[in-house]
Amino acid sequence: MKTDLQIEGMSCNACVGFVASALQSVKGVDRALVDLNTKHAEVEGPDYRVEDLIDAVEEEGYSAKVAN
Ligand SMILES: [Cu+2]
Repeated sequence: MKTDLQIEGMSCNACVGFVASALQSVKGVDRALVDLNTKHAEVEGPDYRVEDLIDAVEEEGYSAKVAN
C-alpha cells in the first residue's frame, strides 16, 4: 500500500529526519520519503495502519493528515 501524507510543522532537515524515522518505525512500513518543500510524506509498505502513521508523526510534535 501507499499513502501520501501532508505534514505540518517541519522547518528544517532535522525535522524531516525525525518525521521520516518516525514513519519508518511504524510496523509494516518499508520506506518513507519526506519532502520539506512540499510538506508531503510518501509512505510505502506491505501492510500498516494509516492511523499509526499519523500517531507516529504526532508523537514527534508534528501533525499529519492524509493528502489523497
Ligand atoms: Cu527542524
